[in-house]
Amino acid sequence: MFDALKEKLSGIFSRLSSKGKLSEADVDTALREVRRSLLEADVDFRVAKDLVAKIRERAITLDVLQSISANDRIAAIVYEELIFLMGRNEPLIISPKPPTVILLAGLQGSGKTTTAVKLARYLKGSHNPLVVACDLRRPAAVEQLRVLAEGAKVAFFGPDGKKSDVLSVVKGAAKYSESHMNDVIILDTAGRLHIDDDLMSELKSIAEILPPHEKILVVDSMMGQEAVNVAKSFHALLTLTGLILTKLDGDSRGGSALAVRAVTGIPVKFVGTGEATDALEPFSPERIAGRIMGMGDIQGLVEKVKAAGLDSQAIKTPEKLAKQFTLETLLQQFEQIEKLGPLGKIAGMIPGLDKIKNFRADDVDESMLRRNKAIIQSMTREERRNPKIIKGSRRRRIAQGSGTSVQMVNQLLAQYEQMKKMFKAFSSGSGGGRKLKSLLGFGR
Ligand SMILES: Nc1nc2c(ncn2[C@@H]2O[C@H](COP(=O)(O)OP(=O)(O)OP(=O)(O)O)[C@@H](O)[C@H]2O)c(=O)[nH]1
Ligand SMILES: [Mg+2]
Repeated sequence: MFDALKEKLSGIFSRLSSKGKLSEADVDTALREVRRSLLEADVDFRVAKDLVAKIRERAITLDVLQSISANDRIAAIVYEELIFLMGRNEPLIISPKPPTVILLAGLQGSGKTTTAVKLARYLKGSHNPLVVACDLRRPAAVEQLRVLAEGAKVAFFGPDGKKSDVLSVVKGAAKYSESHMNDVIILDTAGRLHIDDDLMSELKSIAEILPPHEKILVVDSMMGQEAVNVAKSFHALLTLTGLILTKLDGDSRGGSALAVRAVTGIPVKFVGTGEATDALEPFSPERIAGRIMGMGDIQGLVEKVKAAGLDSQAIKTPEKLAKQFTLETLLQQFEQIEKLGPLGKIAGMIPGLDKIKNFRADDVDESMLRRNKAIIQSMTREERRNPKIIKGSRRRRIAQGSGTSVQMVNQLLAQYEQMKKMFKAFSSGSGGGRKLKSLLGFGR
């Protein structure tokens, strides 16, 4: 997802020369491109305009870390602003007094029925959810929900006869949930081509019988900019509590995710990433911004580490790394990375690694890792802790000891220096806080 925007932005940043100091003209040239890319990626024009103005202000007034290249600085500002724009991930509202009622509304085909079952499946580990078929307009809708629910092993409630009306279904569901101990009720409602009075009064009367704790608009992200208008209209009539953006798997124009939250103020709670009922992910602004920018999927890495059953502390954050980054640390990192499996993939997730000259994810292979490990292992403890002392004769000895060449030793040492510099840049001047704040030397 978001490939188009990512491609454009990285194109812009690579065109910007890496001169230390930015002129206003540089910034403006870059920002014109950023603005155009955002618009092409379907970001609402007002949002794009505000975003660009903010970036400009920060990029020209603050020129702190001269050692960081201009494009890195602008990239980091854009990253921060994208995250800010998308807001924090907000969890589902779960009522302290069960049952929690979740109403799903949205235009025709936006993904309500699928999402109802996805949500139930998502909650199944911690709750006993019930999905309720409230769409009696489309003949096959009830059956669709029933079949999906059955496939996902989720409790289902629907009309018992052909003549049922929506309100009696909702009343029936309330009773059913009591006797079956369902603590979450998810209501799948009918869709329309356009927002109309009929739809709204139906939603309102459902809400009177089972007052929803969550009123979630299910939005098809392929709608592009129109998503903002749809969200605004539903919000005006229903006072929404959240959004779920669907079909992000098939969408390269991902700007709707950036824009809806910014314009409406309603948090995006989940994103749908496929047709299967397990293709639902909590919305993560960092992850999406990181992917847009190609700046390393930090969270993805942490998850991968957890899944591999390793200590998440073992993979250090840039801040931790900067404090004491020696060749010993590097060796430990290599060892941890080795345990994680397919290297090219992992390397792409390590923050900043792709920014290092001559360090392309594709080049990371097991043999290089083994070679670098052997080089560090052939050093004395003192050398590992204080690589500055590794001069000509030591380099020859290490090359011999590790069965490599002086050139390879040089290469590793140069890489180490580059990483060290980068981690320093990542962390200087901040004691925690936002990950990239320090790359800029300032932040929110
Ligand atoms: N690729 C992809 N397809 C999705 C996603 N969510 C839903 N779909 C598909 O979109 C189509 C419409 O989904 P439904 O769940 O029936 O949408 P709906 O809003 O209930 O539609 P109506 O009841 O007709 O208003 C189906 O073919 C789904 O499989 C998603 O996240 N990714
Ligand atoms: Mg439906």
